[in-house]
Amino acid sequence: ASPLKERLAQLIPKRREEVKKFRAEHGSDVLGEVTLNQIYGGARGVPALLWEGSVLDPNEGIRFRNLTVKECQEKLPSATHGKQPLPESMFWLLVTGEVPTANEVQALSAEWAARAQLPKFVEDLIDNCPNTLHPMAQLSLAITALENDSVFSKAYHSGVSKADYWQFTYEDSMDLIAKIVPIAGRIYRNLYRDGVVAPIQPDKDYGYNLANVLGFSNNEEFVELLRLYLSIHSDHEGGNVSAHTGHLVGSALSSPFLSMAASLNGLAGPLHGLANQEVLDFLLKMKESVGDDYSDETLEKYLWNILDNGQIVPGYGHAVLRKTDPRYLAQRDFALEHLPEDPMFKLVSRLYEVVPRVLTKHGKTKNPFPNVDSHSGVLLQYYGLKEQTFYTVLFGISRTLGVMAQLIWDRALGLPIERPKSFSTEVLKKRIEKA
Ligand code: FAM
Repeated sequence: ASPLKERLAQLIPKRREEVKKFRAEHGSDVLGEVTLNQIYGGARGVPALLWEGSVLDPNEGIRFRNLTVKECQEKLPSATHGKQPLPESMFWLLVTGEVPTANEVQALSAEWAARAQLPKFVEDLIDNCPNTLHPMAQLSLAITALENDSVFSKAYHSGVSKADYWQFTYEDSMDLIAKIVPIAGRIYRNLYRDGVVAPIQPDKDYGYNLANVLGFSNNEEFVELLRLYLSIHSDHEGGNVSAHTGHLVGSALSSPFLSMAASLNGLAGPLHGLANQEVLDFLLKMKESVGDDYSDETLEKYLWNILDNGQIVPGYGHAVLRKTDPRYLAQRDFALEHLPEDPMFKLVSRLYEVVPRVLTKHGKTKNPFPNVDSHSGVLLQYYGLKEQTFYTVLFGISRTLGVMAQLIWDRALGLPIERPKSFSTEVLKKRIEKA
């Protein structure tokens, strides 16, 4: 039996009632208007989506079920000798809105380890990928292939009631969260090591097992970094490309596997999750060019050259945030504690002082401050995970927690297929002339 599923079964009826009442009273209340620029400008700030798990304040940053990153670090159960929140704790919080007990978290670690067996054909499929195929494409392909065993798809086609969809979504979600770890391990070991993948340890936590399949479990500090990494990248409200895509595809009742494969394809974009790879490329190139000269003058000259070539500074800016990302600051605290003298960390620190000033002067970026991707690569590098083309896979594993939590609740609340209205410029002109 799954304590999380039992807790969910208790929470869902209450939440359904609350939403029904709320909609009965306020269903036709107006929440805002849409300007022409928002239609051409990527719907920035358009009030359009529901997601209980996390809400992003432009100045304060993310709150996971109303807890800040710092409060998650203080309140969520960590590993026995660890300090960082366990991803199991974060998932429990995102799904239930409650801080789990150590026992509940332990049960989740065991449940995921027990579900981590891969179908042989999926292993063969990964092994047959050429090593030129980007890890994110391999990941998405393998997750799509898990459709073969989707409990949700089978249940839907056997005609289960809509009220029970969430149960089958839960089953597929737990299988997906469990299986993405050995899938990622196989991709990593095939591409960068000897192709031998360590088995999932049934008595170990999720972060440890991920470090172990990659081949880094002998360093407890790195395991702690992965636990932090997996927790803070899990969710960032509902409108970012990967969360929104997962939710949208799921709204058509595609299974969690098909929904997450779509979500990962969005995450693989350079403006979104691939930025963590881009940042490290950018930093290594900059280091190559400036050597140990981190002076304002040298760094500013380098940055202006990038901007004057019409390129972007990866790791800076954000569609919603207007202040430094608290997920960046959590990584900075980790670096200050564990690798204060690392030359690449020192470069990231110097850029934190210089880039906002340059981007502000440049005058285009609405948010000149660093986002989550600005820091993650130098931490992974320091512990020996040097292959930056793999970094977004780690982001994808973490984001799966948030997308799965959302799909379970989407189905529990019976959210319908998502279908916003689009217009042609010609029709927009007619509407505006008439207005
Ligand atoms: N460097 C240079 N120019 C930038 C910039 C940056 N870091 N961030 C924004 N701009 C430009 C942007 O390209 C746009 O220029 P154009 O008008 O010529 O198109 C202008 O500033 C206004 O953009 P904005 O409104 O400030 O940002 P958006 O909401 O359009 O886009 C980001 C937000 C995150 C896509 C954008 O800041 C960016 O490209 N950042 C660099 C890539 C990156 O770090 N992405 C990861 C974001 C992270 F949160 C994640 O999803 N993992």
